[in-house]
Order: sequence, then C-alpha cells, then structure tokens
Amino acid sequence: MVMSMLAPDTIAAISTAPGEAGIAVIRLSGPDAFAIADRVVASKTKPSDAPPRTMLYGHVKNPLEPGDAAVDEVILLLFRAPHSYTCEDVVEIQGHGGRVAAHRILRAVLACGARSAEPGEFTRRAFLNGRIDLLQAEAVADLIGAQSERAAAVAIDQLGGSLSSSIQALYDCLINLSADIEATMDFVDDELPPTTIGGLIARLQTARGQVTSLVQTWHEGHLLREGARVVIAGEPNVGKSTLMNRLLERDRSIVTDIPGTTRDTIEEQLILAEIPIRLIDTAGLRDADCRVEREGIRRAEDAIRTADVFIYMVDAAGGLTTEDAARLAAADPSRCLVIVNKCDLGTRISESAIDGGLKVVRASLLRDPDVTAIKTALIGVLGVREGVPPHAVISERHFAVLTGALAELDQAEGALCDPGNDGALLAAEHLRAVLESLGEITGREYSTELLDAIFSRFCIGK
Ligand SMILES: Nc1nc2c(ncn2[C@@H]2O[C@H](COP(=O)(O)OP(=O)(O)OP(=O)(O)O)[C@@H](O)[C@H]2O)c(=O)[nH]1
Ligand SMILES: [Mg+2]
Repeated sequence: MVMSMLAPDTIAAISTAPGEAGIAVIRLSGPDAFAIADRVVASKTKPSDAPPRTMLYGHVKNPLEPGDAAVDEVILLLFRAPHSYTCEDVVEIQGHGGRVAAHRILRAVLACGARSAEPGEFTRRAFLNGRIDLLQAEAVADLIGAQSERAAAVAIDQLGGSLSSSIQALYDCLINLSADIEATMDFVDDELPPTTIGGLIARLQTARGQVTSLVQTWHEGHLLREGARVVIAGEPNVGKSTLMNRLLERDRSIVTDIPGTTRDTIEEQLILAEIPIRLIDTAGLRDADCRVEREGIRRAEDAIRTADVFIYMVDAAGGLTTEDAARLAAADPSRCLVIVNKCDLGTRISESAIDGGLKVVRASLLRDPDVTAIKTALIGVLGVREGVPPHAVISERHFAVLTGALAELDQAEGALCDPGNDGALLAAEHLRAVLESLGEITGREYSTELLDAIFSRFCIGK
C-alpha cells in the first residue's frame, strides 16, 4: 500500500443531501478537526477535552461574523484517529437541515481553517489510510447510487469484503503458482517430470476458470449499477404508448387513435426484477412529411441503436408491413422482444411469420391491462436471473482489467506447454502481469489518475 506523501489538511463538507430535512451533517476530517471544532462550537466541555466516540451538545458560532449570535444548535460526534471513517480525527456536526442552516455551519468551519472537501475525498482518505481497499471504496459509491434493493444488497456485500476476498484468494493462488513455475527453471529440461508441468497447467486452468466466473458476473453488475435502457418501438398506432402506460401503471404518454401521436422520446424510470429500467416510448416509425415528426423518428432510431433491449410492437390485425418484416429480420434476439398487439381485433400474423429466434408475446393491451407475460419475457431477454441470492458482481472497470488478465493467463498456458523455449520464464512473466492486474482491482497498485477517475463519481461529503 502506497501512503499519501503529503501531510493531509483538514477537510469539511455537508454530508447530507441538500433541501429541507430534519438534520444535516457537516463532517470535518484531518489533523485540525478538533482545534476547528473548539473554535466554532461553544459547549460545556471543549470538543478536544471530550473523550473520543462521545456526543456533545453545543452551539456553533462563526468567529468571523460580528456579534456573538449562535449560527445553530448542534450535536457533535467525536472520533479520534485512527478509529474513524477516514482513520483521521473526525468531528461530525449535526445541525438543522434546510437550505441555509447547514451552509452557515460549513462557512463557520471553513472560516476557521478547514478546506472544502472534493467529491469522495473522505472515502479516498479511508482508502489511502488503509482502512478499506479500492473495491470497498467503490462499493460505497454503489451503495449511495443504488436504485433497487438488490443493488444495495450487492453493494453492502462488496463493502463487507466479498469481492475483495475472491480477488485475494485468486491472488494468493497465482503467487504460489508463480513461485512453483519459477522453481522449475532450476531443472534442466529433460530432468523435469512431465507430470510437474501437467500439474502447473491444471492449476493455471483452475485460476482461469475463477477469473472467467468473475468476468461472467459483469452483465448482472452492469444491469444493477447502470440499469438497462429499454426502448418501445414500432410503426405508428400499434399501441406503444399504451404499453408504456401499462408498464408504468399510470397515464404518462398520450394515447389517441391518430397515427403519429407521440412525437418526442418519453423516458421514465421503472424497477423490474430489481433492475432499474429506463423505459423509453418513441415516435412511430414511418416516412413522415412533417419536419417535427421526422426529428422524432430520428430520435427513435437513435434510441433503438443505443438500447440494451428494444420492444418491437406490431399490429396483429393490420398484419406485418414490409418494413416490420425487414426490421424483425435484422433484429438480434438477445436484444429484441416482439409484441404482437391488438389481438382482440383478430390476427393476420401467424406463428411462423416471425423468425423463431425472436421472443414473441401476443397481447390485447386495450382490453387486458395485465402485462405480467410481457414483463417476464422482458426479464428473460435482459438476461436477469431471478431468485438468485445477491452475490459479488464486477463493474465495468473490473471487467476491463479481468479480460486483460484472461488473455495473459492464456499466454502463460501457451508458454508452459512449450517448456523448451524458455516457457517457464515467459509464463512467470505473464503471471506477473496478471498479479499486477489483480492489484489494480483491489488498489494494491494504483495511480493518482485511477483514484481521480474513481472518486470523481462520488458525491461531495462522502
Ligand atoms: N383494439 C385495440 N386497440 C388498442 C390496443 N392497444 C392500443 N390500442 C389503441 O390503439 C390506438 C393507438 O395507441 P397508442 O398507444 O397511442 O399507439 P402508439 O403506437 O403509441 O402510436 P403513435 O404514438 O402514434 O406512434 C389507441 O386508440 C389505443 O387505445 C389493443 O390491444 N387493442
Ligand atoms: Mg405513442
């Protein structure tokens, strides 16, 4: 672990969300946290004289403002290094919430020598001071940003170290393997029993299997963290907006019998099977004369291109148009769900009319508001496994590092299979690269740029 070389200063921020609320928390961390609290808080016991991990009642004053009027009535929570969130001296000031009160307290502590914290700076200090690793720091941001119960459960599991221990176990196993591979270099080639090389290759393959299993969790991790963009598309008047409203269980999109009713894209949030979904209703696809409608259709086509999944709706009674057939022929079954709507009016679309690879659901959305079958089909196309307990899932960053590690493991195996050609030496080099990659994931190895990229997505005050 590389420690920060600069002596840290004392940082402060409002840690609670802005707006009206019962209380707000202003957090101070750093060597002067107690000295600053002594200056701004009038209380029976001076904060610096109070025992750590205690609460103190008092009034905040701003020594730089004229008069002796109290800024707020507060409770202080006192933590002495290293027993705090950041491992530094920490004072948390609980004042009244609202748009003004917390800012007045923050102004007072800044006037007494604290610096405004950068986004994620408290958690960055917790990492730099060795209290948590980088995976746990990322889990803090995931927990704050979680939009579903499952996303929160996965984040808290990662904060508890589940993913860290999987990576650590892999690291330990590869360190041992690397040492054993290096030990074979002391043998002359024909002295080395073939079973030894076979055993090393088998261990390498086991490690590869573990990395592959982690890489396979990316899809679920992506859905839980970033959510899925689901676009409802199709020709005008097929019932796209009706479906949008049925899924949301409210009247969000305008529905009329005039083709071309929806002009712009309409986006709403929906949680489905614990996955945050960005649901997007779009303008009906057709050759339009009107400039406004043409722009809406361009937006619809853009939305389809960038969707994780698009629901393509067709009119059962109207039958498939040539354009419908062409769009469905080009659709990828892993990101398209077909709804044959208006079945109550009869159907001119036979079972075999739509390519067997595409998932198709028949519906009569006007008469039947039950969209359970559509939801189940959508969950299937999204690739969500329901009923599986929350478990460690990797993020975009881990995915990039681990796919690089997989390539190195393959090369290590290739080199081991060719022991005559400095194979052991080459394999050991590839394993070193894998170990470095794993270090980048946990933060054993890091650069300032990497930390900047990770912590900039945090909110201020965390
Ligand atoms: N009979 C019948 N009518 C339906 C059904 N679903 C929707 N409709 C009607 O079809 C018409 C068009 O519905 P919308 O949901 O506005 O269709 P849309 O695809 O959003 O249309 P645009 O916005 O014009 O592209 C409305 O009159 C709906 O009430 C259905 O299952 N059966
Ligand atoms: Mg519409």
